[in-house]
Amino acid sequence: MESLDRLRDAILNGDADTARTLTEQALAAGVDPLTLVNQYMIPAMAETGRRFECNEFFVPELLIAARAMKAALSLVRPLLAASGVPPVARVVLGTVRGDLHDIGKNLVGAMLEGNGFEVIDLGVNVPPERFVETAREKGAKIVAMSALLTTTMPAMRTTIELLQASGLRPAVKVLVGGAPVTPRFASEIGADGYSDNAVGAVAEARRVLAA
Ligand code: B1M
Repeated sequence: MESLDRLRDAILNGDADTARTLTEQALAAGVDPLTLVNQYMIPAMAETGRRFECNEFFVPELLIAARAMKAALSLVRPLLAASGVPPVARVVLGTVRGDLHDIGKNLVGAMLEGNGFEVIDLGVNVPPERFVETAREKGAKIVAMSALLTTTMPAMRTTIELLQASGLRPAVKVLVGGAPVTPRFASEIGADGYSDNAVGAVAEARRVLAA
């Protein structure tokens, strides 16, 4: 759809107003919100990353693309999260210590909410202690961590070790994800579940609760 290719370009070019307007128009025309996210918004961010790697884009371009992505996503997120079902379980969610990337984490949160989970979103740069304290205080059944930098992935292992030391494991299950995270890494650090996308994160949350 031509107008939706323009949405991808608007995000890529950091044009938040156009991205918002095109998203509004697409939703009003009945386009499925998840199609918008998966076929136009996420590919725009992937292309942003590719240009960054080739030195065609620098941090300012990443920032304005992220701002446009968030503007578009803010319209879609409530639709993904809309649900009248009582909570399946409480999930403590966050991007790990040292890491400020939150777009993927926010999508995971919206999909979990949309599927009946209660999500306590701790935001970005979350220290391991905070994940553990919040899980204990709120009686969460799942700690869900996102990392986008190879340098911040080790904070996932530290958080799992702290959960173990605090006596909360194995009652609190751990889900991990984010672009550099692999199934192998997830298994090495002792995570219970892993997904490379937000829809899969919901399936994994259900699976680990049933295990
Ligand atoms: Co950054 N950045 N960034 N960045 N950035 C990456 C991650 C990078 C791959 C770009 C590149 O080089 N190609 C690279 C990391 C390299 C590496 O570690 N190997 C990188 C770098 C280097 C950096 C800085 C160091 C740059 C600098 O300052 N020199 C810096 C670090 C800051 C920090 O965090 N301390 C930095 C900063 C930034 C911005 C702030 C400018 C901005 C983030 C804005 C924001 O998030 N609010 C930014 C952006 C936008 C990106 C890219 C371009 C896009 C990320 C994104 O939003 N993708 C990214 C390149 C890329 O990923 N291709 C890049 C869209 C999003 C929907 O996907 O987050 O992968 P994603 O989430 C997916 C899945 O991964 C999964 O589901 C989501 C939906 O499908 N998922 C989970 C995510 N979490 C999950 C959790 C789960 C399950 C699934 O269970 C719990």
